[in-house]
Amino acid sequence: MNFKKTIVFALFILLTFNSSAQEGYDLWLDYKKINELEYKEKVSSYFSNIELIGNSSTIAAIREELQIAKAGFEFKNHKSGTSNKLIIGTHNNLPVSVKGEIKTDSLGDEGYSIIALEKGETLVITGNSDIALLYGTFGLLREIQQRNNISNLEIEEEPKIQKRVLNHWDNLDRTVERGYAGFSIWDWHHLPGLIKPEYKDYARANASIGINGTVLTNVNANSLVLTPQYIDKVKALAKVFRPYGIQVYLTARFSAPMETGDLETADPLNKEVREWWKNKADEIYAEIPDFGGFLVKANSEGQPGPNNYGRSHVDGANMLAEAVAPHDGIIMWRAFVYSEDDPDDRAKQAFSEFVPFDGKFADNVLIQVKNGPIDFQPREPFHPMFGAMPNTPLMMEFQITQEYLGFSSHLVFLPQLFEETLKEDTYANGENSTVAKIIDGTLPNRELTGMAGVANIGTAKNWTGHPFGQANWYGFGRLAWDPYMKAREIAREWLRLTFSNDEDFVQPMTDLLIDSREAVVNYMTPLGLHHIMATGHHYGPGPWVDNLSRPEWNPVYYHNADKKGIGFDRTTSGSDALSQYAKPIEEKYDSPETTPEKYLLWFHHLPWDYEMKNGKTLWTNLALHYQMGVDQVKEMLSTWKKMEQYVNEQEFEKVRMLLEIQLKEAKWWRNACLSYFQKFSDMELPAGVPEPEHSLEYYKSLEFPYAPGISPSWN
Ligand code: BDP
Repeated sequence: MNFKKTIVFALFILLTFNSSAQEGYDLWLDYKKINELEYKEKVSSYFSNIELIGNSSTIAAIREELQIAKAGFEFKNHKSGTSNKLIIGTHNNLPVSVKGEIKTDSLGDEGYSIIALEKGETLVITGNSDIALLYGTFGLLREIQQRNNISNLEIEEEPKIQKRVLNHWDNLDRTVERGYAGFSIWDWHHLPGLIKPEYKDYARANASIGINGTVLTNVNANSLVLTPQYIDKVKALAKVFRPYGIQVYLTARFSAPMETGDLETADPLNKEVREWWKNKADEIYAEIPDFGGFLVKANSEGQPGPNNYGRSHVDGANMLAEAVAPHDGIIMWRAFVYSEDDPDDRAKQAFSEFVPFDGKFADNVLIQVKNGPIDFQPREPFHPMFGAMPNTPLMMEFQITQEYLGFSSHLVFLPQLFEETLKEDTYANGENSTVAKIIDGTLPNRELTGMAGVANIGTAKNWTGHPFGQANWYGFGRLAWDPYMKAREIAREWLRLTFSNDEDFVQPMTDLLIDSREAVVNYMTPLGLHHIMATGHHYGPGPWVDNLSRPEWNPVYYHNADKKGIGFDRTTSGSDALSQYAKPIEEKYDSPETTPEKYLLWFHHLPWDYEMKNGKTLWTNLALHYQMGVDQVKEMLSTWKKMEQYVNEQEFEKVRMLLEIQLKEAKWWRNACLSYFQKFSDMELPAGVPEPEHSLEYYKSLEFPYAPGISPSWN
């Protein structure tokens, strides 16, 4: 190659390399070059002298990660002059010189410790398994990415929740239900032959935040995935994920014995059906010995289930539990049920159906409960089931994909929402029985615990579409590891890993992330309003929708606006859903005066001129909240515009344009909702809230036939 050609080639490499970083593919793992020379000198001295003990595939993964990090940080090889070293090994493998200094008895299987010994000259990452070492390695890299001093580290970390899983609502045709980041990353057609590099990078990203399970398929399940042809494909993915400590799970369609088997029934008490599932489990485990188990959506939104045969959720779940139990598998049985024949408040139905079964599920069943009683809204009170099933392991289901929160167009930092739910007091066992304590097995003490997040990942070059969608994936993982972590802490951490450690960036951007959640609540569903999104795709406002076949699919069902007022009365004078909560909550929320205003219209139907705490009417407050949401997005945009120097050009521009869209849509929400509600309130908009640009008819006429996220399972 002549000189000119070499330069062109070098430029090409640089650009290609840079462009994947620019497009955000590397997530929070892009180990940027360390420019602080003294720091770099010090840290790289440990990295030129690494003792990595063991020879499993996980150890190989650690070695590879260290190499990627070293290259990214641009560490030099120290030839001499330093005695610093990094030892990575399980406790029983550690050299005697350091072994006695460290205890790992309390760290369980996955916990790790990073300790600086010998006056900081020796850094040790240890734990009781190779996976613990991998988590510890990512823990150390996180410290370095944030430029923290590593010579005096004394970290002990153990996950508080056992099953930390992503739920992919991915179909076998690669569409993703409620997916806004392209198609499914699972290229089923080419599996098992073609193993895409994305699979490993997906595993690395998940392991780096402690996620240890992935449900590959949609809860609206396709039984084909249980056939040998697909099991072979699943096996190939499991092989890629295994070194990273990630178990695969599948969704089990309850009618599979009839669809892919040749049985005439799927009755869970039928002997042959039970036999079928046992054999199916044996068949899967023969191929994938560490298979996690099944996630099941049964008798919900048209999915088949035990009720079709007059049997209960307990019958269904326990049958599957029995099939996977010999292999240490688990069943995650979803509590997201509501019936088209039940006229009762939808918010009450899961509780009414499941709570009587408390204590009746097999030991390897987790009941997966959404964070709120309706459906992943911008804000919901916590699901009352969390306070009412002391004898059943309940796992949390959060939604990371933003089905009701602006898809991948809106910047909304979800850990703020997650934290709000986790901190709520259920009073299940007296005061301070928070949701976090219920799901992490503190109350009552139990081993089997879990947290699921409906993934926002797709084939988009940056995985999540919106660059800030990555923060929600990251934050979910961190909270599944430690449900007591603060959203603010997570925001800071993610910003520093992903963009920059400069406080002039980190501080304002942390505020932006934290405020973004309240902004979306304000411009979509303030003061406890919920489920007023447009039909089907749930994109944009649709408070007027009243023509869907099932009453509880219609927004009018939820807001109940009429001349008299607005809101869902869930007190004793209404649906009485409030009585599903513990006494202290029930008593407090029974009166609108003592109900937190953020939940006001969730629990009460109130007159438009109801006087709120600030002395203004409900109508005025509603309008001002919508306006505040718009103003908050304006603020987000103006903050972002000051951040140009800290982020690469592509991402800067992309986020700027997306924030412009968000601002436009926040105004759309405000205008559409206020025009519609004003028909009933018959009151003037308060000062500071502009008249809507268009007529109500205009807002009603908007249609989005190809809005993403609708999957064929609904057709
Ligand atoms: C709703 C979604 C629907 C899901 C359902 C579920 O609109 O696509 O299938 O939840 O969680 O939020 O099963």
